[in-house]
Amino acid sequence: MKILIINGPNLNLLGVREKNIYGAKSYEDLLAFCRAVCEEEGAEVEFFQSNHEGAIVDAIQGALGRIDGIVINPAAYTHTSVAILDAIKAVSIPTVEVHLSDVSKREDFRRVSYVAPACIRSFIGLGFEGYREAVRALKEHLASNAR
Ligand code: CA2
Repeated sequence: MKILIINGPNLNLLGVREKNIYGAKSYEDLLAFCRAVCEEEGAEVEFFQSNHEGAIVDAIQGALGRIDGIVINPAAYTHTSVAILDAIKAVSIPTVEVHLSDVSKREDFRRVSYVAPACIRSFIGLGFEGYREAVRALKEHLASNAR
């Protein structure tokens, strides 16, 4: 099982500001956490982070034929991007959405996710643990689809 973990704009600045919302740990800490989770779950992992919508679309397209499952935190593009929604639909790779913060309890505009309809699950407000849940959900989904 090979997993691609995509993080959107500004998540590379984790731990620098807004620690009350996103926590004090850095983006490097997030990668280390995800690496450990994937090792425990027996998954190979690849990471991609970009501040650019088109680059995220390219990364999703580039997963075709190589990647079994995608974990994506599209960050602000969650609430705006039809292009990312379409890319997830186009590749038909099982995808799980993750948000560190509880977007349902923040500004109204964060309550809408453009990508959720293309995702098999969404984990919201669990901090780094949401990425663990996402990897596990993909593993279960892929195992049940292989039967
Ligand atoms: O809660 C999440 O994971 C979000 O996807 C994070 C996005 C936000 O636009 C979404 O509504 C919810 C923002 C990530 C910004 O990360 C920062 C990191 C350090 C300092 C400031 C922002």
